[in-house]
Amino acid sequence: MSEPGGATHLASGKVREIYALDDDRLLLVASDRISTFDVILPTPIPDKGRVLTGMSAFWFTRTSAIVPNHLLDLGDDGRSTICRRLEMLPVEFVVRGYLSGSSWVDYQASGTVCGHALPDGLVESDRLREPIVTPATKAEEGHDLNITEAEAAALCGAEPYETAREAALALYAFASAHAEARGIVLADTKFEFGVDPDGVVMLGDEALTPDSSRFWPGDSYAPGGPQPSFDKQYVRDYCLSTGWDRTDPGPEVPDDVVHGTRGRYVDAFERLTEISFAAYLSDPKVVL
Ligand code: PZK
Repeated sequence: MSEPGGATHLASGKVREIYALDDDRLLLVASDRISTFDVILPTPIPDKGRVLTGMSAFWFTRTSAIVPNHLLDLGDDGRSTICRRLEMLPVEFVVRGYLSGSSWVDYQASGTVCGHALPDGLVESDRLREPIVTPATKAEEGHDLNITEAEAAALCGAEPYETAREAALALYAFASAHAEARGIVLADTKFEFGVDPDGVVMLGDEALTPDSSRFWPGDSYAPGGPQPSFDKQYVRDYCLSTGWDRTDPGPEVPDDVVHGTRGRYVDAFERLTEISFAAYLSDPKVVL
């Protein structure tokens, strides 16, 4: 991989790269790679990185009065974000408005999720009466480890933790209402926060994208079982139809599934932003 503009490569995520531009600024570059069942597939989804970059920038711009964020600018390629370098808090802030994934597993076992006692009789994918914050520690490999809010506060410091958790709940309330009005259920989402040199808690990473959230189609929402993924359901169904055992490497994905999946990402972008994806490709700054 080339180093964009001579920037120093800092780290690789599963589908993104991070570079240092100078002491104060980073470049985040989103690839078109897609993961399913925690495996990166060999076939990219064209423009996926641009969809996620544009969506994240859309949300950063519209939520900066809720909490300031690291976004400084977007690259002309549509897949890179120039951002403030922060001291990241060592905890992921997961906000859940619906009972799914690990929270459904934990609820079935104990009636609780990360220390939150929930009412009896809930079914999979039920909407919670109030969204909850379920913090997790960032694992280098494998799965993130759910922790209690008390443990998270001890890791972050009580004051930054409380600021970030209140911001996370307010961000979820804003974005889930916006999405639901446009036919997308934002079941849950993960935020990462950092602290700037003045001690100000800021939202970092990507925010409110399909890679950091569960997006469900609103028109088919039906509690009592798992919901289809708005973006990845075609890819998941295809991969399982091949008899794949969910271990690396995943199967190559045929063109029709690639193009159908690209269409779902573009559809999510256009529904949520009310901006045409073609306009974003012409000038990514349209989302700002
Ligand atoms: C930062 N990551 C996660 C890993 C990625 C992203 N604004 C920031 N300041 C300092 N550090 C980070 C950020 C942000 N965002 C984020 N690691 C460090 C990560 C690999 C690839 F794109």
